[in-house]
Amino acid sequence: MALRTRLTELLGIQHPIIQGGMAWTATAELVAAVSNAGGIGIIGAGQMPTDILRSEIRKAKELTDKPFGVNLMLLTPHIDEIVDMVIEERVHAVTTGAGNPSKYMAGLKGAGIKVLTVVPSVALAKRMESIGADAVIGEGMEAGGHIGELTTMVLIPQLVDAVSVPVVAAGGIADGRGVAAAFALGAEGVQVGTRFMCADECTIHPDVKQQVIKAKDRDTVVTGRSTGHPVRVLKNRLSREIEALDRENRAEEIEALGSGKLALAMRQGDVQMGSLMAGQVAAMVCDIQPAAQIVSEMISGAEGVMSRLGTLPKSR
Ligand code: TUI
Repeated sequence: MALRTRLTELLGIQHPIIQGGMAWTATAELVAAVSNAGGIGIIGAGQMPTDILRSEIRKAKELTDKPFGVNLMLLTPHIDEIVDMVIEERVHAVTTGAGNPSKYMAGLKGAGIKVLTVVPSVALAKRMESIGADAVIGEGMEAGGHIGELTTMVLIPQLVDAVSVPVVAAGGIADGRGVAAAFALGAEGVQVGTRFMCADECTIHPDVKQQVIKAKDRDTVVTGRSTGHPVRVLKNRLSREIEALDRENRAEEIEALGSGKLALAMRQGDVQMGSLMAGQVAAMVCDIQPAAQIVSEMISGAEGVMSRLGTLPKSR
């Protein structure tokens, strides 16, 4: 079974599932597993040094001969150097996040790299389309990590009406029902982060996977609004300390307190003082499973919903 869309054509993949490029989380093992399963894995560059990211890309090339990509986190200070390296390594696709990638579009496209930009708004989506983005990923505020203000349900149909390139839905999607819902809104693919945190192949600390599995519906919170970079995380001691500073608009202290905390959680397993970035769907993630099983359950679940509703895409 397959759900073919303009996104699967664009990327040369079997299933319209993009694994979110999560910093300190989406390493070569997970990326290759998702790509080998017929979706597309995306390495989370985050604030990684250029040489480490290059070796992660080379490791992924060893582990899969399928298309994979890199997420460019545009707030990272050495982003220019990272973009040059990604162009040299000729990755198949990049996704961009946490900013406006206009400056890099021509260089990436010129190298034949597919560019999919995460957009939190219609205005940015139109701008990205006008400068050559191959697709836009609309990320709702249900997502984990750095988020915009709109929900997926509200953002996606507006993007679909505003641009002609394929729209991918992100934020709040963890199973086949979410995929079918995204398709109902007009999306041609989904990006999934949180569920892949609990893939067997995901190299984050096992204690963080357990926190995701334990999470219930109201266990995430958005912190750091006063800094201008709001971030959704699982509640813990760090999130409570940041919330207290947020209430007093102590943005600089939040930046200082937050520094290095994502790696502290994901790599060292400090679930109290680390930043447990995860989406609201953490409550729907109940098992650790192989990435291939996650992909196949999401696709078969979506097909089940769509065939019951009579909405399977005509192109099948
Ligand atoms: O990028 C993400 N999620 C992330 S990045 C990250 S690392 C980080 N850590 C601490 C603070 C900030 C970042 C953790 N999670 N998702 C994609 C995304 N992009 N969500 C929202 C946006 C976005 C926001 C504004 C994209 C473009 C944008 O444009 C503003 C402009 O300049 O027009």
